[in-house]
Amino acid sequence: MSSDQLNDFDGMKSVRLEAEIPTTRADEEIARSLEYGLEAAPSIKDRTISLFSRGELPHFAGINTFLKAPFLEDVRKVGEYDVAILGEPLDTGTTYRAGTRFGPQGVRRISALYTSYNFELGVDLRESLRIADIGDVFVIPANIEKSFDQIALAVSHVFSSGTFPVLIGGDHSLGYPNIRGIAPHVDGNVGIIHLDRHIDIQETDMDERMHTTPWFHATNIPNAPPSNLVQVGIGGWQVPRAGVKVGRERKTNVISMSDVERLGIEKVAEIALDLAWKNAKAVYLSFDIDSLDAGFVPGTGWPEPGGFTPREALKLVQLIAKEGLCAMEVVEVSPPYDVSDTTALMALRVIVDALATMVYHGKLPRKR
Ligand SMILES: [Mn+2]
Repeated sequence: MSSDQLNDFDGMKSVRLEAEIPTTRADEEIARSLEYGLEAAPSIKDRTISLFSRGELPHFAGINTFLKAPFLEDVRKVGEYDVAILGEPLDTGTTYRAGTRFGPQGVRRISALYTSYNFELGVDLRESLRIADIGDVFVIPANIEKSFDQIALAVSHVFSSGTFPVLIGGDHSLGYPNIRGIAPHVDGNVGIIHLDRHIDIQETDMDERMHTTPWFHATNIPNAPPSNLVQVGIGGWQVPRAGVKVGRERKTNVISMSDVERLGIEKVAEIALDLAWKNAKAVYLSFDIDSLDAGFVPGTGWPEPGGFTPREALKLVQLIAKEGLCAMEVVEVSPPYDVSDTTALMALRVIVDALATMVYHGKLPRKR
């Protein structure tokens, strides 16, 4: 192989691309660490190291916010940031094994593993965006309806400030209050791309609104019509017939795993985007972690074999995010079942890949 041919490899391009990314924010972080965290002991040769850990390093040290982004205590200031990480620790809607109330903390914990830089895209989130971790919504664990009210209002606060909301669940009942918080602020229809093994659109489950019901109630919102709801990955033995009936009646767009297999990820992304964006002003991504094959995501409430591989899911997320999103949710990570944190890691990856893809394609511009 000639060196010209090798230079055309994506890997070689990424290596060159890194030189073009600034280090401004990283340098600021070091200066801040040295100021607030004091100078290191004299024996330390690298003088960018502080005495008290105040920045990215060591990855296992420090206070565990999302990607070690600053915690914004005064949520009135959320509009000063480009992206807000908001935990929604609600698992009251869970119908089998519980534990997603620990989802936001699980994702934050494993996020300590990551740098802010993605090799393939050549995007460093720290340099491109101001991200704040604004903590969690105060959910009311004994009352799902009151929790919905809290969540819808919290999401509305973030979204109306012009900051991109990253919503970490919690179970999938969150889809409804999340859309309820967003749709009133969109001047037109909101499309929803829903990646899941489950159809999640029956009216009630065991007499209540649960994590099997978000899209019934979300698509009752006038500017979130079922014609713009695209449900990808649906299939297997956990799709309640009550939900299938509603999907049929409301004519939502259902793309199964066998469609994915037949058409391929690129084509499925193209179709999903066409349907979600048709006469819509914005598109929302709802990513259920159980859309992946159960083997990759043990830490979830209703694992089901036969879903996406991680590479398929990430490719699909990137292709969808490329066109821009108004907000995103990642739901159903249940840390008590998450051996080795791989489920939370996958959720984290979906979030940072979506953000970096939007940055790369100019769909998430920095405010200042
Ligand atoms: Mn699901």
